[in-house]
Amino acid sequence: MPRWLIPSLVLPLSTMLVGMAPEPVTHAPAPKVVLVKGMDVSATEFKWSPADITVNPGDTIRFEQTTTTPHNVEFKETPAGVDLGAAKVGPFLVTKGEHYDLAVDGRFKPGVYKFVCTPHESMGMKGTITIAGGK
Ligand SMILES: [Cu+2]
Repeated sequence: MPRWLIPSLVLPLSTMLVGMAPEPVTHAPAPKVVLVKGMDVSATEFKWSPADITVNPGDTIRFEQTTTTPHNVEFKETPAGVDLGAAKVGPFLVTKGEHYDLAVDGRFKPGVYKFVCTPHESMGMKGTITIAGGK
């Protein structure tokens, strides 16, 4: 066999071997962005929509402003031992379309989190986030 033929035989063979490698097995769901909209129902009633969500560690919760009424995200109850730090009270969103992304990272433990919009809690603007993965 002429020497120049060898590389052209080896290359397709190695390509085939790579193609046969098994896919890595993972049980963690692919991270996703979960949208929660801050909405004005009326001049005296406001809401998060959806108000109750379940997310997985690694996901991102995107709180999106749909009006110009200032809304924010304040956590009122968290599982024991959780310290959200600066994320306990998020920034006010004041422009339509503005959003606040909250990464469900190491600050969060599995469990139920109750959150509100600070000025509109008594006007219905509250919800729950359940972080999956608990025992
Ligand atoms: Cu609000």
